[in-house]
Amino acid sequence: MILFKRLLSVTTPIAAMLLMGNIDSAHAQSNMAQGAKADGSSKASGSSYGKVVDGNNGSYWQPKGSSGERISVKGLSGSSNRVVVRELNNATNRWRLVDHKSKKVLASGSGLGSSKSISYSSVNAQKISLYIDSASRAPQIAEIEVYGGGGGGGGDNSGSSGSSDDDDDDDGGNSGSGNIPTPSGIGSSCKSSKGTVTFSETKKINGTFDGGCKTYRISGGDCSQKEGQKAIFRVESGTLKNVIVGPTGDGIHIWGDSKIENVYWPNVCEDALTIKKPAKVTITNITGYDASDKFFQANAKADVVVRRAYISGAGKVLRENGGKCYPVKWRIEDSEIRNVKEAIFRSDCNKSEFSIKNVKTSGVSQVCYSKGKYKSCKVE
Ligand code: ADA
Ligand code: CA
Ligand code: CA
Repeated sequence: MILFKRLLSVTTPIAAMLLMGNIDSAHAQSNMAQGAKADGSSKASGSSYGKVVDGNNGSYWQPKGSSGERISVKGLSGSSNRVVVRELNNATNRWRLVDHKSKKVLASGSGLGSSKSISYSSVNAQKISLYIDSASRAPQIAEIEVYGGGGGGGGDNSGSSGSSDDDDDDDGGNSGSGNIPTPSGIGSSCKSSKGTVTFSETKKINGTFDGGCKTYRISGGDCSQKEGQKAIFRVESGTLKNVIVGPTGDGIHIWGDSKIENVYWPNVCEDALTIKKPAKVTITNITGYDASDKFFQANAKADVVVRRAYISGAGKVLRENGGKCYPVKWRIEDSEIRNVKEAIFRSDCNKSEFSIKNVKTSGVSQVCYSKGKYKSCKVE
């Protein structure tokens, strides 16, 4: 039995009130984030998401890690064109500001610091996300203020010094995927998109489909948790490779024995990949971020090996459909998994087998969900 380790505590941080003098006073505009809500990818012990919208420049959110992290302000109403981020420890290097729903990158850059004013073209976004793509250590973000309308207002640019952990990714400039560092040797190499293709119907694959590192989307699908959305790809047999899964619909569906290679999900929507019919599948070199609930979903008997994956942010990495017993056999090797709220594997089937081998984890609650069922759950 694997012990459930509660990762989030609720103690108050002993936050030094170092930067209290840094409040914008001139040209007061109203901060749309006051009274808004917040969520994010992970919380270090003692911090909480809401600290970025509490109007207190001494209280902060801090994630568990220093890359692949996110903090979002949500419940905003009206359009905005500027954000002020107040960071206490000058840790952030690469960041992106994203309209969460459309996934549009509003701005990106290097360095935050005590008062970073970030302007962008006016957008009617209800949820705005700050992605920390790299930092010298876990950043402490005290406030995210959101302003709309006529421009002007406070928030000095603090410059971009302070980080010693500079990576040499370039700016890209392409909207959509940004620069996402993945540890070498694992993950997908399709990091910047070579173009966008939107299908009106699910693309069925038999044989080999080489996507050339373009972004593939499905029209009609949004990025909600609504069940029954169309998949972008249905792999019936063969190989799907070199694809960026655009934030629409229900990702990839598997209908038979197949291989999935070098695939990147910048932001998982309903689920990243679902087994719909019995299949033997090999999945190699994938990168995926921010699955709200499940990353992989098994709705049929499956024998799956995942190798060299980088997955950051999920409720569960794999869920065998609730109450079902197909069974499934699922193995993850030579990978990195971060920020998993519930468990890597969750199943209600005492015939299903799970294993991980050489998988680096951080911010992962449990390997197999302790209240579920399984035949075996091995960490090798
Ligand atoms: C949920 C839902 C299932 C199925 C699944 C999926 O678990 O309860 O009925 O739709 O998601 O395939 O995404
Ligand atoms: Ca605060
Ligand atoms: Ca689902």
